[in-house]
Amino acid sequence: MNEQQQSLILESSSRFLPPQGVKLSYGTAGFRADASLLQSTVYRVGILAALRSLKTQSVIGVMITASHNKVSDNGVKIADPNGGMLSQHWEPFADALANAPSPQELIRLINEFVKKEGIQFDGVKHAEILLGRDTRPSGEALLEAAKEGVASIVRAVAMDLGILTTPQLHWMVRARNKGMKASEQDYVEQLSSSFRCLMDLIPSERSKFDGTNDKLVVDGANGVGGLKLKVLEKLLNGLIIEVRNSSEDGGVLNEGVGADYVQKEKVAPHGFGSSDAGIRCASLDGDADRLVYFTVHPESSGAIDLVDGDKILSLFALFIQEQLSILNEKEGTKNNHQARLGIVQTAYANGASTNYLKQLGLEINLTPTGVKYLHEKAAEFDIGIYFEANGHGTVLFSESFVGWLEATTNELSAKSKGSDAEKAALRLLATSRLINQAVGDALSGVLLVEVILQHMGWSIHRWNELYHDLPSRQLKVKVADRTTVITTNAETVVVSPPGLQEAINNETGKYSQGRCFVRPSGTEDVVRVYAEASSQEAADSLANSVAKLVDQFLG
Ligand code: 16G
Ligand code: MG
Repeated sequence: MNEQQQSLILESSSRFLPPQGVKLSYGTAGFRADASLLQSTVYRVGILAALRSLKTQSVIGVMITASHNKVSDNGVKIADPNGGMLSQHWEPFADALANAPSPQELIRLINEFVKKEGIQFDGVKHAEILLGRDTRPSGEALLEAAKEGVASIVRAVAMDLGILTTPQLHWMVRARNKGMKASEQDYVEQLSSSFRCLMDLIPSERSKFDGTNDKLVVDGANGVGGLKLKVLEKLLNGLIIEVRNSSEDGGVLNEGVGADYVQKEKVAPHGFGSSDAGIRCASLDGDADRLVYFTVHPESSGAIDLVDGDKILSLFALFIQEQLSILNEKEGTKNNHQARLGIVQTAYANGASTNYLKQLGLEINLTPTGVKYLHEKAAEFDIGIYFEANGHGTVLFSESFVGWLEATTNELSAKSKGSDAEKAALRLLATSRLINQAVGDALSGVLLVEVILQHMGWSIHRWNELYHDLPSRQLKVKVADRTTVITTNAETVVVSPPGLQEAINNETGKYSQGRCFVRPSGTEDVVRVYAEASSQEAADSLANSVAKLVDQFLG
């Protein structure tokens, strides 16, 4: 790098020295730590994003959020040109940059990496970074640090988009790089107009079902999602949404609220009680990329019926399969196209959901935990639906399939306007515009769930009856070194330490409908245990015995 560039980095990086004795890792989805430790990391991610933008000659995103974690934490992650997660082969460089002990070492690493990647440096090219943050109080100062990081690369510019949901930022990055309208207003307009389009396409004989037109009550986790949902709601018709825990009423982010809490604890979030019994409720996480539904039990214990990511996936799969089969029945259209529909889950998907989807004749794929793996797999299909049980997920439409759909709708509207086939094609097109194509998005997810329930004429109870979850239990075990657990086959089999998998198999074999796996967490210093069996007692007992095994092998 030339002298001007070098002195720019030296000057600003000396104001962002890394905290002593802390090692940070990019992890499953970006850096995350107590916010007080992150100034230097976020500054360096600003540099990284500028380099990524130079390399790809595209707009890159930086999101400052710690998602469902406590309010004193924060984090930072990068959105790649297609709106997805940072390319995995850059993660080791992200780790190295974040942990460089001095400005000189930082310069050395950048020089080395720029050379290796063949990045045109020194002001030859222009770089552009979109910055967003969630509602955490530490977000504003961290966003300034990211700006300084970007500004330390010659000809790199940062655009501060303020408070956004994580999926909104990913959506905007994707839209910018596709040359589409990409503001927050454009996001809101695209989602609301495709929602209205789907509502208009509801078959008239189905639209009046008792209960479906009732309001939806949403727990906003005291984060950014509730605020943005209120903006969106004004542009919808046929749907009444009441937002609670919107962060405007003084509640604490993610404390006793939010999708992670509701899904893991299986209890109603703060602000919901027995008076809500029977009402359709949903919960977002702190940065609105997770969504679960639930209903509250009539007695006051806070118990709920959870409708998790697996069931959202099942609902989407049913709807899309229905539209595809209507289209396949049509006759006389050119380019008849047998769409490949693929389902992607992780080992955490409840076994009952996987069985249900198999019965529908769908192709099921398993990947390791983490959006980047599911997303990558789903992108291989004409339509790929992916969800984690925890509510992260979306529906991806391939570009070629969207092109085919557009041609088919044109053809059908010329030949057989108003036909079932035309409507099915229009529904699929509207779905591809409603559901976020960059990343799982609780706001677009809510809208798609709501319109499909109305389309089917279903209450949340009818939806929840698609199948019954097998009882399950999740535990975490503290071990000396979680990285000694190595898994394969989408985390369903342990290959190291030797003997552990045999011991798990042996234990699991004792339970009817038993299934169990262990994996090192990507976000916490623990090994996680998941067990499923035909009764809650059995699932608990299987999880406990396997946790003991993990402790014996690794303790
Ligand atoms: C992160 C992932 C989430 C995954 C979770 C697993 C993204 C955006 N988020 O939150 O998909 O389920 O990690 O955490 O990829 P764990 O490795 O600690 O179990
Ligand atoms: Mg999140």
